[in-house]
Amino acid sequence: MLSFSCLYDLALLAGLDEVGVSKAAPVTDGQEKYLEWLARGYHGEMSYLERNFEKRFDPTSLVPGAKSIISALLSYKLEGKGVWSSAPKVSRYAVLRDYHFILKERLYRLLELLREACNTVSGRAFVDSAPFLDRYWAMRSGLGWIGQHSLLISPRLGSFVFIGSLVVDIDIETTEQPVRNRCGNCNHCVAACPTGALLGKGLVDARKCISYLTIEKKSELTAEEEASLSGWAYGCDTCQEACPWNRHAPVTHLTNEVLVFREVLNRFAEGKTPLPAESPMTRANPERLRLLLSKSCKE
Ligand code: B12
Ligand code: SF4
Ligand code: SF4
Repeated sequence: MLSFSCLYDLALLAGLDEVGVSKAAPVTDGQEKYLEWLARGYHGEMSYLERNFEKRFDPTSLVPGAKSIISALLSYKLEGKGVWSSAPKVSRYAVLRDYHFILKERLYRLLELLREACNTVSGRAFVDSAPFLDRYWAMRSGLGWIGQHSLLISPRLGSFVFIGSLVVDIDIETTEQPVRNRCGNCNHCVAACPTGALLGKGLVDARKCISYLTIEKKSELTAEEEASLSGWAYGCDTCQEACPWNRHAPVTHLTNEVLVFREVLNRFAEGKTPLPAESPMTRANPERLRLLLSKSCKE
């Protein structure tokens, strides 16, 4: 059995901010709620959320011989003058190199370090790349609680964190310990959401979420949807900006991963340059993004 303190040191060496460990096992709660969420149509056009239900609730089916789930956090709390602090409005994470690459690279670095420490270890890293309940496992491993905005809040890092998971076939000392929900009577995120997408108690109607509308929705936006965007062109940080737990959280060390500076975004909006290949914004429909960026500049 690998001690948690040994894993923690290796995780920091790999460039991760926090890790927690859960025993790999099927998830026995939450299925009905998940199915109800889908039945209400809250997922909109994200039909991939309807697929692989069994795998989603049983991570042992994704990795042969899975014994431990390592949940990792990486802060993206960028502060100071950046493209996100003035028009055009894009989410903080959008100006960085795509977090799917950054986090996966670091998780596989951790796997390599584990191999050096323990000889034979096999595993697989997931960053939204498989049907995997990242927030659930991070919460279960004691890394934080799920806030009213439905996102994981780390008591130390706040909610501007990406979550990645490494499922391995060795036993690691677990850190499973529930973290008390510290939202208390606060309702700031629900009140701040410009579209009413937050329904309370961590429930989200994704169809109304600006993040969904600007990134995930593949069909045309209706006039009503377009009018609801509050100037956001890619993603939305409003509910997290309203959260007191993000006020004193430390600033990210990912500043060297900023890829899209304001000038690049402006040139892209004017049709003069494409976006860098590793920008997460390449995931959006480029025509729609250009249109929303130019509108965002005028707001
Ligand atoms: C689909 C998705 C979205 C969708 C849906 C959002 C959502 N909250 O589920 C959209 C496109 C809207 C979205 C937006 C964003 N996302 Co997103 N998204 C995902 C993804 C890929 C899957 C999440 C998922 O399974 N949702 C489905 C629902 C059903 O899951 P759930 O909330 O856990 O569902 C439970 C509750 O609804 C519950 N429930 C409890 N009570 C009740 C009561 C009733 C009546 C019902 C019906 C259900 C219910 O039951 C369900 C099962 O347990 C994850 C990555 C991953 N693999 O997990 C990232 C992820 C959640 N996103 C992330 C981020 C960063 C964002 C944005 C901040 C990006 C941005 N700046 O624009 C926004 C935030 C919007 C918000 N407030 O949620 C991060 C969150 C990190 C964190 N700190 O938690 C993740 C984990 C990606 C990552 N790897 O880091 N996202
Ligand atoms: S990301 Fe924006 S639109 Fe989506 S729930 Fe949060 S505040 Fe509402
Ligand atoms: S704004 Fe308040 S209610 Fe919302 S997640 Fe943060 S602490 Fe919880």
